[in-house]
Amino acid sequence: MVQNLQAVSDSQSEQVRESAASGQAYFDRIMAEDSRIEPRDWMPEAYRRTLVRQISQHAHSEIIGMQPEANWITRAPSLKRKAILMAKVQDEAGHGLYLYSAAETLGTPRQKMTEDLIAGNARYSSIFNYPAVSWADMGAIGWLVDGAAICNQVPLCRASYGPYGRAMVRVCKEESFHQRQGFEILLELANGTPEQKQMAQDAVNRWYAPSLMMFGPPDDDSPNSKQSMAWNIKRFSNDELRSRFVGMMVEQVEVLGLTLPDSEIRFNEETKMWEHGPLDWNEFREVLAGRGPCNAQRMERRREAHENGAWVREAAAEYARKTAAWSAEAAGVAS
Ligand code: FAQ
Repeated sequence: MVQNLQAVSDSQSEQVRESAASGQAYFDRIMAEDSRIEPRDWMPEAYRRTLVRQISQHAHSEIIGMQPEANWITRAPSLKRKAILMAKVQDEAGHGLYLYSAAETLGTPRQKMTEDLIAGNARYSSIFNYPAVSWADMGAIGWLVDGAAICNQVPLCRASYGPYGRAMVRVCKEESFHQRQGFEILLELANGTPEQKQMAQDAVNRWYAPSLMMFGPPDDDSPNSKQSMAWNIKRFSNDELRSRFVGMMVEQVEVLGLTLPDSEIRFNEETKMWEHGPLDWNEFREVLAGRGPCNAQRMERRREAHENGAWVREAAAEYARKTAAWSAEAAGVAS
């Protein structure tokens, strides 16, 4: 009996090894063809972990990212601005949901991701730990933060993991509207009174460096980039995308009639890259370590919102339980 069990277990591990070997061959072929992996395909555990890490962080960023702008909804200067801002903040919630769903297809439940976030064990984008101190910051967030998000996310539409790439297509369409609305707020302020123009300039000055840091640490300090690029998740390095973003902003800031707070921006003809002045990477590390200007406040609000939403989750679970019971009862009656 024991021998039989041993034989079954040996043959099962043999099958696992074989399916892993053929799975790996399939995975390697998909990568070489620059094609897509779907949820039921075999994938290396490290690939799965990397995706859950990146997609869940991305989802958390969208959800925490609602806070700086939501804070201005009641203070928007007109009904039109209020309606637009509300729609934008709701879009960010939607992006979070697409992304949590994409991450769930990898086997990690949304509840676990949310618990990790509220326990302080998950990352979200550094940018959302800075305060939005004036209405002009709504313009700067839309123009610079959504601008950086688009620059980073358009290549992610081609990410090798199907559900992530497809979610990104929709997210990018909506981010484009967000960026336009931010640009338009700044344009109107820049063409207003001298005080309004100064308000717009101050907001750009505040958000410029943090938005460049959104792209992540310099390439030499980015432990995940190489593997993520080999797996066709990331298509460009952090520095490549940052440089591309600076080039876009240089053109657009002229239309605004404002300036970027960086006298060292130049196009390097040899490398074909836009270069910028030094960034304070110490500040970036501090923000990532939880010591940015608003980290504590953002987390507190997120925890509060989660606790206040408990009754909705309970009601939804109860409704699902009752619906399943009714369906089972109806099926029993029919048979
Ligand atoms: N903030 O080795 P790398 C938005 C971490 S959505 C915090 O280079 P990777 C929409 C990184 O996780 C904005 N942490 O890492 C919106 C890693 O730590 P780990 C979010 C950061 O993954 C607009 C460590 O540093 N977008 O804005 C940051 O290859 C307006 C080493 O870094 C996305 O998440 C950072 N900025 O590259 C919403 C896009 N940078 O995990 C509301 C998807 C790096 O090893 C209003 N994500 N870290 O502990 C990505 O493209 C990548 O994950 C990067 C980082 C590029 C962010």
